[in-house]
Amino acid sequence: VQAVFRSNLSHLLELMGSGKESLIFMKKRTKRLTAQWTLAAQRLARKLGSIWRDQKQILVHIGFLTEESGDVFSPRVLKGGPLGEMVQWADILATLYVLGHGLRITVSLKELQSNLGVPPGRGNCPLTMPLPFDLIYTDYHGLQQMKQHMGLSFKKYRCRIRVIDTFGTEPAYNHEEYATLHGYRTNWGYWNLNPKQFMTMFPHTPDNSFMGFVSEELNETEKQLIKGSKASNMAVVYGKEASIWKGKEKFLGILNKYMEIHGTVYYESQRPPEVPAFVKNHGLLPQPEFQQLLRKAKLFIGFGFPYEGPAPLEAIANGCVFLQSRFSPPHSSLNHEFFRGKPTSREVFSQHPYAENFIGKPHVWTVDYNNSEEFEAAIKAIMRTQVDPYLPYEYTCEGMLERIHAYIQHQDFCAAPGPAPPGARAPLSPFVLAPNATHLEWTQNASSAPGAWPPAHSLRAWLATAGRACTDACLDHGLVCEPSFFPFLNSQDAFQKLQVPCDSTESEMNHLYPAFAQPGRECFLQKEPLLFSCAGSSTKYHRLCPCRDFRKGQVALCQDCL
Ligand code: U2F
Repeated sequence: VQAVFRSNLSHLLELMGSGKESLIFMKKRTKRLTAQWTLAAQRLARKLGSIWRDQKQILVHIGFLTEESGDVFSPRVLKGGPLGEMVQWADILATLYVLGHGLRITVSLKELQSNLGVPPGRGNCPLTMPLPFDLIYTDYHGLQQMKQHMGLSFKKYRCRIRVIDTFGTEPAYNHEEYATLHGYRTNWGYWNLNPKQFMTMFPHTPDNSFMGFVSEELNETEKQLIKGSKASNMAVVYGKEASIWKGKEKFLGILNKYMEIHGTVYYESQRPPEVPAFVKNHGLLPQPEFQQLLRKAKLFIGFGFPYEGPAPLEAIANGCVFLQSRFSPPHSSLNHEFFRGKPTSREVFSQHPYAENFIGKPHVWTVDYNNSEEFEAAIKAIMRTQVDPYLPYEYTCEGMLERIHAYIQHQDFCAAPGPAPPGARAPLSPFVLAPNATHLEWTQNASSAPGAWPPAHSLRAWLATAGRACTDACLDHGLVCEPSFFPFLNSQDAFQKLQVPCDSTESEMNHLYPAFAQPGRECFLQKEPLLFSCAGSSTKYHRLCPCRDFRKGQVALCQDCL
């Protein structure tokens, strides 16, 4: 069946159910954004033309909202607790619905079981029933629940699952045996899924799929209006929980010399002691009123927490400059409580690395807060700069619809790599050598599987310098790492074409392979496809990196990916 774009979201609002504060927040958001979603759907429909889109049957099981997993978020919705996850789930539901797919939503174990067709009380029996869904979107909590209650069919159908995973899961943590042997075992990882089945809130590592969320978009008239009515001396502090303000008196004092400081900190009856008297605290605001506040403000200022949330994008979209602290040394699961136990070793160099690296100046200033002069100079400079409201395409409704459309139509983790037909010979080398000896390109006429996605001709292979991760090595060349291309590079042939002088070649399980070790001139191939990883580096190795191009403002998609 062909999927048809939907513009009326009232049925979605019904599907979302009611009761919990978190669902109420999500529904309000969806309702408010309806016009934006509708407009975006029209634009994307025009862009895609008459292309065929399969309608999928989709189950969305939001595990963290189930009582069975404790549902710690819902009671905190009105008290300054995290809202980022709810923003994202609301937008995922809207995206799937607007794209025209069949949708079921569950937020309890009971509903999950009834949708999966598991008879009550038969949770653990080795039952393999046909699954009425082509795709299941869930989170780590939901994954655990499905494993417990689907019996054998979990194994059979896990390739249909997509895991919404805010901070990402790197391949080394995902592979159970490897993680256990090499100290990458955490509370969350070890599911042996295809790493692309994990979908993140920001494009952290191309090993995972970038899901994202949306921010409200302004039209030209609104942009001009906002620019004209900005108060150049008005700052809003990022942080709705009082604890975030603790110990920040020094910065607040400096900022107070130049600007009127506003906060949206939740409080019960009195001003929280962490928030100085000179701050105008509005209390936690409903989302639309928070947006209004941002429209008037010149500066949105972060004090280091929360990490990687939606608010800075909203601030920048509403014409604010975002000022944030650089982390030196970077925070990671190795040195910071918040990231401890998360299945990633990603190093976070500032409060909001996406804002720093994908947006940057003049919208984003990342400074060393330990240096008061640098901090003060930044505030003064920001007050003098003019900025336009800015929202990267990938965070617009159209951008999110486009990206998820592409995933749904092209990502298939159930198709087993079929065995080579009998008598088949090794395919001809797919490479040509570029003038630069460390760079390979895939030739257009090379034999590549038809329908492969991303298409193989977008491959650009590079031998990274020692100690460089493929994520960074590709970025160095204005490209992005594409893990699905690793198989093309995992051969002696590829090393040869790159003129890597291998004295010996071995095949082992190591998330840094394929790679070359200079001393001893050893070449290493990857033995376990699940361990192909863009993330990860060691000064011992030059990694062999599969890179590809990407669309401007849509890093998840290559030029020919639509
Ligand atoms: C992030 O979660 P947070 O909820 O702390 O992220 P924020 O960036 O603060 O923003 C979430 C939303 O809160 C809204 C605002 C944002 O969309 O419009 N809001 C509001 O409604 N009223 C207000 O007064 C102020 C803001 C991140 F998203 C999570 O994934 C992480 O778990 C968490 C911890 O790092 O940080």
